[in-house]
Amino acid sequence: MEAATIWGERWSSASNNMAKAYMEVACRKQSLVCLAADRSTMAGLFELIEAVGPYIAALKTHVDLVDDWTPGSWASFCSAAKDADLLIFEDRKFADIGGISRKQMAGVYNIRAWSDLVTAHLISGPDIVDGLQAGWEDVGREGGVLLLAQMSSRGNLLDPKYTTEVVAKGKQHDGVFGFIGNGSRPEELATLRAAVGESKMIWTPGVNLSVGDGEMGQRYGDPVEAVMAGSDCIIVGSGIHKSEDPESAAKAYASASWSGLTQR
Ligand code: 5BU
Repeated sequence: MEAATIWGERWSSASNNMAKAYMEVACRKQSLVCLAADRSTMAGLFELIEAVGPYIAALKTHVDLVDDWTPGSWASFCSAAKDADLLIFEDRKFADIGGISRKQMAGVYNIRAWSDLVTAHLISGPDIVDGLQAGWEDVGREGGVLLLAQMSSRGNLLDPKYTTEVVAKGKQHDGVFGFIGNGSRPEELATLRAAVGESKMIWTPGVNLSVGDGEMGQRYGDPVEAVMAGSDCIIVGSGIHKSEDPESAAKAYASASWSGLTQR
């Protein structure tokens, strides 16, 4: 089915090019799953993408947690991700002033050269979005920023007033792809969706098909409920990469997320 039909107003009012690219991939794959590929070796990462590539729409990385990282192996990994028709999302959680964030897009990891999306806190003010966009422009690429409006971890300091301000400022910026929302609490997510409206994405970590929370304060909610409450993409890590059968797990998350979208 056409992306415009499936996504409705989210498609017609999208204000960031990368958002349309994502909605199209999601339709091709019938999956709203972003895999949080939190494995510490390059071999583990390659194995994962090979097993689950067809069932996910985006790949979320933490480039700085890989033990045997090299520029060459990372370039091959990103090329495997592109071959698997995936958007690449570096969850860097930038937070510095605009000019430094721009420089941090370069450096050893050269995030600007391979990422389609990055996360940022708005704690330092809205210029961070311009800084990150300038980073992509420096290498002739386009990308989108996901601002942290909520977090999934317990006790986090992103209170409702902060969330409201992030959404109000972020909505006005075309460089903002969307917002991170808390996937473990559908009622918080519904409130966030009401504030965000239709023009921006909401992506949600803190989602798992099994009951119970994760380690070190991570909280989990149900993927279908998250999508029904307004999430456009469920970010799933251990539910897939720690599963005994990552391929079947990825298929199950894809099917849950797609059924949430079609019901919505
Ligand atoms: P999990 O294994 O499904 O719990 O992994 C969740 C991933 O999402 C992990 O890579 C975190 O860095 C990321 N995350 C999160 O869990 N909660 C948040 O609020 C944000 C990111 Br922002």
